[in-house]
Amino acid sequence: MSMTVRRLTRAATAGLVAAAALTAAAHSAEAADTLGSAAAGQGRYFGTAVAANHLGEADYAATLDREFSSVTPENEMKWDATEPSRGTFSFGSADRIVDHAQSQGMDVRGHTLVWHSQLPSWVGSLGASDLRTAMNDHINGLMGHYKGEIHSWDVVNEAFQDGGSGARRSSPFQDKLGNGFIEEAFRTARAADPAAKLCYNDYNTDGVNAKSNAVYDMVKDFKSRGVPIDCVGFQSHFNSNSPVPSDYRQNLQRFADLGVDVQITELDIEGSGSAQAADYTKVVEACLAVSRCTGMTVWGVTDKYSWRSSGTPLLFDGNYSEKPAYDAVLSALGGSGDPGDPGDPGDGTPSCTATYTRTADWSSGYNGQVTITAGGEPISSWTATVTLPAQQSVSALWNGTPAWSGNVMTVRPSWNGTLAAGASTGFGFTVAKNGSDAAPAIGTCTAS
Ligand code: 9MR
Repeated sequence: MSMTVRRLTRAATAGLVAAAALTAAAHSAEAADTLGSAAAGQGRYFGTAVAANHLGEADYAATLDREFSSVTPENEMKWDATEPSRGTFSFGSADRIVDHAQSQGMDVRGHTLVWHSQLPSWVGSLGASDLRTAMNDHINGLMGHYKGEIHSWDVVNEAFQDGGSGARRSSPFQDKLGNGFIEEAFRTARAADPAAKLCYNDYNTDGVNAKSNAVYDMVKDFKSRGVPIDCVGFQSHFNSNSPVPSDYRQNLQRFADLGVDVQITELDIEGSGSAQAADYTKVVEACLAVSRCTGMTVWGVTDKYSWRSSGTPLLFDGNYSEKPAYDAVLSALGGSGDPGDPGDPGDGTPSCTATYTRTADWSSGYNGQVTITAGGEPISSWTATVTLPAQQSVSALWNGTPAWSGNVMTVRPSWNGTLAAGASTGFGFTVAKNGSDAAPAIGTCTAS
């Protein structure tokens, strides 16, 4: 298929896609919210990085399609993937992502046109004049292919050094073309696709610091001289060495005050449980507090494919289960959860979870403790079942009222039925082993 035909086909599809997205939004009030629908309620998009080679995995695609309203190709639009040798463009993997996104009514962020990394070696070997031509040809080649289909492009990525100097990073572009390469890239990009928002994107610029000050000065200069820039991307890769900055919102706001949109472009936060959830809440709240923060993108669907997978930094675990961070983000976006999913916020359905630990152990017996935790709604009562191995018998029970059926003990509250959302109580019991040291099985907790 020629490029022209492909572009026309893409533009026609885009109209259908916009209609599909509106229909989806109209239905969202009737069902559980998703990240995308809840963000849409706040006038924002909620996106994820996507890898083309995972689209064939059913759970990956189902989670992507259900939850997200924007995608960023994680690697497929980079220079090494799209122009591996000069003038020869290859769009196969990126097209697969864009086609998938469009079939689901999702928007696409373009990442990235000019970057020092994932740059084929032929680019680095060019002289200045050739390099300038190659840079502009690359921008025109990519943006032309996807003209009208990309909501925002990361035109230049990571052009500033880390550390306190606020200097530009060494790269073939910086070293051979000087500071002016950035504005040249933006001017070329504006002409190539006037409908796309043009972003500068970087990391460690999330709080106020020397690096973000240098980017701020550049954006201010661009705005004062009419260099076409529409948005600044804040990658937001966080962990214990690089936590969510306390002045995150203020930093987003000062850029917005220059007259550009701001976007959270590659969000991930290493950690787990409630601490990770609280950090995600801070990020979402910061974006929602800045009217020009137009959307958020997390850097992957599932922990198992994250570039930092050992740090479990994303919203879905390796089995595509929603993590506490997911519930926190959904709640911060004002969304209500799935009634069938204990812990989803604001779903109006009482729910609880039951977890078991052996708290004492001796040769002829043990003490067990079951902790009951309310889900995203307050509860007034709960029921948990404990199935004991056949030989064992319970000799004492406290903080609960048992009823027996064979070796199944159904426990209801004694004084402790009422719990606030997320709060915990529990009951304990003493077991005579009678020769069996096996653990009891704890059934599903139900609440009212
Ligand atoms: O997540 C990307 C990973 O799969 C690649 O191996 C890596 C190569 O540089 O790039 C990762 O994405 C980066 C993004 O393009 C720019 N900001 C930092 C991201 C994480 O390294």
